Amino acid sequence: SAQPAAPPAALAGRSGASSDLPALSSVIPAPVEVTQFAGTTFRLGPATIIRTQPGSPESRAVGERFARELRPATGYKLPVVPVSPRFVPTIALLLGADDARLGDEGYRMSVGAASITVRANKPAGLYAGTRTLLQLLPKEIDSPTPVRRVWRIAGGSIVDYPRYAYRGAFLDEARHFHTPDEIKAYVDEISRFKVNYLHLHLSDDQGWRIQIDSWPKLTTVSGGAGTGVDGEGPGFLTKDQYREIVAYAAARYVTIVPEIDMPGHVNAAQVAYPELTCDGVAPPPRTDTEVGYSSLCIGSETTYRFVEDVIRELAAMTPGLYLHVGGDEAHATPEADYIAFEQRVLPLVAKYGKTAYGWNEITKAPAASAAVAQYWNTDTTNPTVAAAVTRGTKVVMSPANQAYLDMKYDPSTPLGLSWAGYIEVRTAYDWEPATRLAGVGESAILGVEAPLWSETLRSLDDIEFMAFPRLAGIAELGWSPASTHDWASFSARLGAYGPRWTLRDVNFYPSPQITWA
Ligand code: TNX
Repeated sequence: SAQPAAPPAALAGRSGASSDLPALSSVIPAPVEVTQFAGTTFRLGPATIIRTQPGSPESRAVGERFARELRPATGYKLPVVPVSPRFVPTIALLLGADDARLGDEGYRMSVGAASITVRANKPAGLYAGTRTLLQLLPKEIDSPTPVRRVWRIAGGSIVDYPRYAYRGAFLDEARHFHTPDEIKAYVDEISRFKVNYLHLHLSDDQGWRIQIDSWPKLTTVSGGAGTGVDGEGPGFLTKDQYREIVAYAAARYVTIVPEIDMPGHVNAAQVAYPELTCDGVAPPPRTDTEVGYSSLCIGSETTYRFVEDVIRELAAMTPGLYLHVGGDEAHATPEADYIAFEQRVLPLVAKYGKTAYGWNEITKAPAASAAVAQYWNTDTTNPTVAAAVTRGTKVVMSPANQAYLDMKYDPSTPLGLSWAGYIEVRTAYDWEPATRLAGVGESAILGVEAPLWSETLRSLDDIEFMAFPRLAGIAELGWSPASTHDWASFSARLGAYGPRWTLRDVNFYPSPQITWA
């Protein structure tokens, strides 16, 4: 009998699952339906094989990746095969779930004594199922070196699919550049929580971080030495590096969303190309953290030639549907100019086959009805956004006082900002996307995203310290049904998860709100 995920304590009592053998309901984000079979376990052993859908290279790739993740700790061979002999313990990853509820990303799974079967409509669902299985194995599965122990998974079944299509993470590459390897490491970690979009903020006042062939000085001048906050965040992605990140993320069912911020946040572009200012004079490079002082020249055709070139080149190297054109904090752009600019630029994104995406200020422009708006303010009302929703705008919820991973946890946090308040783990988790903003209900919401601005963040350790554990909370808001939302359950599951980050050498913040295992 299927039932909603219960808090782990309740299930542990019913099934006898110990902390060594994670309960099926201990997964983050909480699955839709969990049924645990008392007394049944699957044992992953040296003879176990992974079977994938015949004729589906994507399924095979999911199986190969999963096997590569299981081999270091177990030391087992775990061959990936299209059919399996009988009587061999098998983890089967198969298409043809024949269940519309699962959509493109859902899966159902049954764990029996002899085999585990994961079924999905699409390979993305199989990948999601393997993320769940990783959490159902004992935590030592995340050890990079062999651990001698018995590897069991609790018996039972799961039906699981996302609440929202868009579950996003975000990295600011402009204030401090983060290398391709750092971005890839972040992709690995976010995808464990079934986050399926990574938004990269590729330009701002302090630097320009993506190669654009038709405007080469953007990176030769504004991507190099001395750029970034305090002049200490230099670097940029070549097109090849960007494409490699896109492919790496795609293999983990994460879609890259590139952002070029405009018409504000453009000082670095204007340093490289003074013709992007109204007076034609290059401004000085800026390495401070002020916002709202720069603007493209709205009445100049050079501006639109620049914008179209950038959008065209970015769209050509981006397979994902969304292209983010910023639009925030354009305090140096008069309102009428701002609207005129967005009326031209939002349709340009569509001209190159992408859906325009921007910060919530874009809803001032009628053309935003065909776009996605990212709500980043802290208020519970925003009549402009609410009106846009009645005209068709979809919204990604990133309220800064709950979803911003660059806010300090408390006054003692050594990194981060505090303009939107302090955000402890419970604050990041305990909100409801569909009632957070007046007039923006469930049907208007595409999903949630957790921005991580990098004014104060340099290393991967810094990124991890601010993102984890809070990102796990935002990921659960995006994936799990509202009916499973429960702080006691989430905090218990998070506490049990901590050692996995430790084993993977992820520098998470050991929040005092959580009882860590
Ligand atoms: C506001 S949020 C900004 C960014 C800053 C961030 C710092 C938003 C759309 N704009 O320029 O980096 O605050 O938290």
